[in-house]
Order: sequence, then structure tokens, then C-alpha cells
Amino acid sequence: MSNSQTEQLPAHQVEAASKAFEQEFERFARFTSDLNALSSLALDEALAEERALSELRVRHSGKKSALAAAKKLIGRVAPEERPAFGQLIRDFEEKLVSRLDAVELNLKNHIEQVRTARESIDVTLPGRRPPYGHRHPITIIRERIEDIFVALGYVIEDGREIETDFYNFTALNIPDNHPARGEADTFYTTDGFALRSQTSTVQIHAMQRRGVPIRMIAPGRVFRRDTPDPTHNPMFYQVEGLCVDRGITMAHLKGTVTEFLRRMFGPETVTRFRPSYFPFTEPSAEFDFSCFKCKGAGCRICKNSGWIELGGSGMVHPDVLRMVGVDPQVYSGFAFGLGIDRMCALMYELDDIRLLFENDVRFLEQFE
Ligand code: 2NL
Repeated sequence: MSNSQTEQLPAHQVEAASKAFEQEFERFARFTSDLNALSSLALDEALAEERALSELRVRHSGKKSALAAAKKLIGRVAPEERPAFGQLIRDFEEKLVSRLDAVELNLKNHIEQVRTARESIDVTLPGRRPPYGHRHPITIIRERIEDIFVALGYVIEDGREIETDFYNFTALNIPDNHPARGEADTFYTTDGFALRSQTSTVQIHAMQRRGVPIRMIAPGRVFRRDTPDPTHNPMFYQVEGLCVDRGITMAHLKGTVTEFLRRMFGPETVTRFRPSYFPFTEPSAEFDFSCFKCKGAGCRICKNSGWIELGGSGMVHPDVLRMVGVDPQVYSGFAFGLGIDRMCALMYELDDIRLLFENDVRFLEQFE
């Protein structure tokens, strides 16, 4: 064979295939030589490189590759040149496969690492705290009132919010023609029941059920047909107290209300009783206490008077006692009532009572 024929020989084709491979492989080579090149690959970039590498493998070692074509030529090479040619192909194939395998291994390891890192959880990070719940400001004040009266030997009674005329008015000695019974003051259901306008209803039920002597308070929601403004809401919270026993006098009323207000607003608190009128008590009195903020000197809260008006009270009217089957010749009692939301507004210095019923968590969460 002449030299010019040798140029066309299969050995030359293998060399050309090897060169073509080297050229295409060049950009993958960095994944075995340069560690930074790999670690800077994002997951989707690494996956794209993996696919490109697999295509390269098919092109250079697959059925239609130059390598496969060269292998077919082995039989047609002259016997004396066959071993050398065979060796050439094996060397080329081995180099090709080992270089592809090395890159593929590095890529796969990197992909695995990135995936693991992405899915891993740092157990040393602080957890997410669930937001704490808290009591409504009215609940905070109600529970303080309840605690004080429970300590004084009172029980807490609860009742219904929809009542008959008897419990809401008649049993409380409120005359038939009294404006409180009218549609303008009280909410009525279509079948004639009243939304209770004070929690005295609960006291009437309790006296009927438990009899006397009795010491109780009745906190709860009441309803009056008022136009909402900064100091009024048609639904508000009230607590009423009742003490009936033999020999109960106005002195017990004053002592109890005073002790309650001292425990609520501080031991230096002074109380003041002013004569008043309620159909269900006789005599009746409204009570004030010395301002907890300025101690009586005068400030914004007490409107410079030094006193804060809080509620009404009195000796239970004998007719009310008779109405629930209690003999007023044997028993006497005192009762009082005050607004919880009003107390709340005072203590937290709210200038609008309606804030308590808007249920804006940004407002409500400030109190506990
Ligand atoms: C006020 C006035 C008051 C009563 C409530 C009462 C209850 C019974 C018998 C007699 Cl069962 N009286 N409750 C007495 C006087 C005043 O509340 O200004 N409340 C906010």
C-alpha cells in the first residue's frame, strides 16, 4: 500500500473521530478539572449539562457514531495491521468512555448535593411562634370583678339574654306605663320577648331558684335602644350584685361597694353615695369613687371633679322581695349595678366605648 492510500486508511478516520470528540468534549472537561465550575452550577443548569453530556455520548459512541463505523472496518483491515488498528480503536473507546463517565459522575454527584441541600431543614433555626391568644379587655375587667366578689363570698350567676316582661320589668317593680317598657327603649322579638335591659333578671331567677339568704353577682350583656356614640352602645356589659339576708342594712351596701372599689382601684380609694331613685330599690343611691388617676386632685379622666360616677344601688324594694316570695318583714337586702365597659373605658383610658365592640385585633391585643 502506498503512503497516499494510508491517508485514507481507517486509522486516520479514528484519529479524526478522536479530534472531533475532544473538540466537543472541551466544555465538559472543566467539570473534572475545576471544582468551582461545578459548584457554581444551579440545579437546572446542572440538569441541562447532564442532558447535553448524554447526547454527546450517543453522538460519539452510539450506533451511528464514527467509532461504531470504525469498528465495522476491523474485518476489512489487512491481517498484519489488524492488531494495531484494533488497539487504536480500543484506546480511543476507552479514553472516550472514561472521560464521559468521569464528567457524568461529577455532574450526578453535584445534582444530588444540590437537591439534598435544597430539601434539608435546619433544625437549629428557631421555630415559628404561634400567636398567643389573649382576653378581651371586657373579659379582663369582668374576671377581676368576679375574683373580688368571689373572695367576699358571692356566687356568680348567669342567665338568658331574652326575657319575659315579668323578669325584665314587673318583678323589678317597674310600672306598666314606665318608658323603659316602650319600644323606644327596649328591643323586642317579634313574639314579644324583651332583650334584657339589665341583668337584674338573673337575680330574680336566682332568688326564685335558690331562695334567700343569697349573695350573688350577675355579669353579662344587656341591650338598650340607644344611638351609638362615644359613651353609648345598644349592647353593653353590666354587673349587678345582690345580697339578701336577715338584718342587711345600707351600712352593708356602703361597706361592700367601698371594699370592692378599694380592691379594684387601690386601698386609698374613697367612695361617695348620692341619693337617687330606682323603682326596684328604696332608698336608692348612686355611687362615685375618688379618681384613681389624680387621687381627687382633678384630671382629664374625672373631668376635674376628682370623682368618677360609676353605678347605682339601693335597698331592695319590699315589693321586689314579695314578688319572688321573700318576706320583707324577715329579710332585707341591698343591690347595685355598674357598667363593665364603662369601667373598662375608664381604666384603659379609652375615649370611645365602641372600640370595644369593633373586634379590631390591633386594638384588642394591647391589653394583655
Ligand atoms: C345602674 C343601676 C341598679 C339594681 C341595679 C337590683 C336588682 C334586684 C333588685 C333590686 Cl334583683 N335592684 N339592681 C339596683 C340599683 C341600681 O343599677 O346604674 N346600673 C348600671
